Parts: sequence; C-alpha cells; structure tokens
Amino acid sequence: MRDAVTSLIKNYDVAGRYFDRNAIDSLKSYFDSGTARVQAAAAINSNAAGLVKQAGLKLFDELPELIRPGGNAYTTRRYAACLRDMDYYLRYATYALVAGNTNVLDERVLQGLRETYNSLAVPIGPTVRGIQILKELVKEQVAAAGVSNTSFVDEPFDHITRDLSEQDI
Ligand SMILES: CCC1=C(C)/C(=C/C2=NC(=C\c3[nH]c(/C=C4\NC(=O)[C@H](C)[C@H]4CC)c(C)c3CCC(=O)O)/C(CCC(=O)O)=C2C)NC1=O
Repeated sequence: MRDAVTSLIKNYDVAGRYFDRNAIDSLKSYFDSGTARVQAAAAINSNAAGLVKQAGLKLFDELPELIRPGGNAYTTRRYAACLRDMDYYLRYATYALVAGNTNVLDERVLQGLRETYNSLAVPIGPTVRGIQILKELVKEQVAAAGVSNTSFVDEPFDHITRDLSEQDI
C-alpha cells in the first residue's frame, strides 16, 4: 500500500535519483492539500452511514428495477450486500483521499472485483452510478464542512468507476 510520498520515493529510488523539480512540485502539492484532505476525511467520518444510506435511496429511486423481483439487489440480503459494497467504496475512497494515491484501491478493492460481480450478475452500470451518486453526496458534505475546492474528492471515486467500467480486450 502506497501514499503520495512513498510512491514518489519508490520511483526515484528505483532510478537512484534525487528528487528533481517535478518531484518537489508534486510533494508541495500533496502537502499543500493536506489540510483539505484531512478535513474531507473528518467530514465523511462524521456521517458515513448517512451518506451510504442516502446514496442507496437515491440509486434505488433512479433505478427501482434493482430492488424489484429479478433485480440484483432484490431480497433483504442482497439489498444489504449492495449497501455494504457502497460502504466499502466510501471507506476505501477516504483512505485514498488521505493517502493522495489510489494504490490502496487497486490492492484492497479492485483486484478481482469485476470477476466477482460478473459471476454474481451484479450489474456494473448501476454500481458505477451508485458510486458517482456517493461522490456527489460526499462533495456536498465536504463543501459544507468548509472546504472551498472539493475537486480532489473526485479522484478515488472516479478511479473505482473507471476500473470497473473497463472492457475486456
Ligand atoms: C473491500 C473490498 C470488497 C468489495 C468491493 C466486495 C464486494 C462484493 N460484493 C459482493 C456481492 C454483492 N454486491 C451487490 C451489489 C449491488 N447489487 C446491485 O444491484 C447494485 C447495483 C449493487 C450495489 C450498489 C450485491 C447485491 C451482492 C450480492 C450478490 C449475491 O450474493 O447474489 C461480493 C460477493 C460476496 C458477498 O456477497 O459478500 C463481494 C466480494 N467485497 C470486498 O471485500
């Protein structure tokens, strides 16, 4: 598992080089955004269960067929599994936000996920939509906590949805 700093060190160590201008710039931007990242994590933590619940309601409101007979989130067990997945995405996205790096998502969340989803007929499109809804709610929450530029919040959520949406070659 890597963060912005350890990933930079790894790359420069492999090449046996001191930090150059690019490295210094990316370190500066990581540390400059540090307070906002921590504020975002605190804002998410203050209402994580609420965010997941709200995102689920909005998703099922938009795509009610998911919770009707024949839908993948139909039955209490599968409904709960769906919300639990959303909770995983939120928690790991928060780790990635603080780390300033998406490596934790690759290692802990995305490995083998598409195969699992395919084998259980969990639909990818609606999952992607659910993650995007979650992202929008998180950004509102983070903005309400006083962070003026919330664009950095996009990265982990978009990373997950990009990876999930990738087509097999
Ligand atoms: C921490 C990393 C991690 C992830 C991400 C994870 C996902 C994950 N989601 C699963 C199931 C599931 N995932 C969903 C999710 C959904 N169905 C829908 O229609 C919606 C679109 C969507 C919610 C947004 C459902 C319904 C199941 C149960 C499917 C079944 O058992 O038939 C399963 C199969 C095993 C199980 O049910 O627990 C895994 C492994 N597990 C992990 O350990």
